[in-house]
Amino acid sequence: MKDKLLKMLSEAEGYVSGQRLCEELNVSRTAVWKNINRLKEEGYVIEAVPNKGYCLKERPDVINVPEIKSGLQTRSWGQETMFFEEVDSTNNVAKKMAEEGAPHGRLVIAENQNAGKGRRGRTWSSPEGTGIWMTFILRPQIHPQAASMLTLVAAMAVRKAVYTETGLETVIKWPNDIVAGGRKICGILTEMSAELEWINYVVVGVGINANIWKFPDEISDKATSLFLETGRTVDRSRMVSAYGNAFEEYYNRFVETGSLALLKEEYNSYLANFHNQVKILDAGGDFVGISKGINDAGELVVTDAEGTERIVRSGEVSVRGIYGYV
Ligand code: BT5
Repeated sequence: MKDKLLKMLSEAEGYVSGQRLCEELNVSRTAVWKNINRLKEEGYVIEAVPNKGYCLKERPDVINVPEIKSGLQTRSWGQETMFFEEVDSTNNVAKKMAEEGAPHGRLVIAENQNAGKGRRGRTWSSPEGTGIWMTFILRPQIHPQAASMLTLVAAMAVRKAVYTETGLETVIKWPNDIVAGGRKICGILTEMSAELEWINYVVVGVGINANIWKFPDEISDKATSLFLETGRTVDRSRMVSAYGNAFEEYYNRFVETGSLALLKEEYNSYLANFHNQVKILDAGGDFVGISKGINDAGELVVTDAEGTERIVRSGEVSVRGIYGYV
């Protein structure tokens, strides 16, 4: 009842009369009033004006599953959403659930991660109550070799959701960072369980620095948040829904071909330093070249100093100027 009431108030433009709420929810006026008060206790600011009704003015900055769901237009992404106050890492929780048979599309989201993970054992700083720390489970019918492309699909959805919700322009630093104003605003960690020829599951962990206003000293020169870039707090639940809607659309286009053929052009248009100089930090030897963008397989094509096209599959790309170093 409370969730339906919230949905009606959220979808209304302006005031909704008490009578309409009673009729559509099929409850008494007292029940409506009680539930309005419950929402107020949770931090919603609801204005009540005689003869006009109720109007939702402000939402609390909490992750709210009914609110996420009411904003989703997806078939599977987030249709099952599990919320936790605190976990070690949402990727770990999602992997365990996937092992136990959780379906494609399930989302795990937490207010706090006490052991947030980056790639290769690095840590991900996940302060409580201000970020979007989430992981979703996928069971794609693609070859395991194609799974790394999901990171790129996930990155495109971050860029789009951030733009639709805040108007902030970001760029993608291949393969897994979203960057605003030269600093990292989001990181993605994709993990997979597979046999030689098929995938059991993939978990995609997305960390978006939403309303963080101060970072630990070690990363303060290279991290930023939506709040720091726009000067406004974002509604994290709405951002999650916008993310899910964007992801599912891109994902459907990805599975159509099992490659990035249909997404490559758009990806490259948001790629940091497309046609500019990049430095590739590679175990096989570092080199500097011009970024030609990604190919259908999501690999980065770089022309080196000799004019030879080189395909970068793994390793790290350091983008000139982007973090203030090389
Ligand atoms: C990543 O790794 O960027 C992947 C981050 C994935 C985080 C999400 S949150 C939900 C899910 N659950 C998890 O446990 N993880 C995922 P990498 O490219 O290795 O970058 C890690 C580096 O980014 C660190 O070594 C720091 O230098 C920097 N860093 C750490 N926390 C950061 C933050 N909040 N914002 C920006 N940079 C950060």
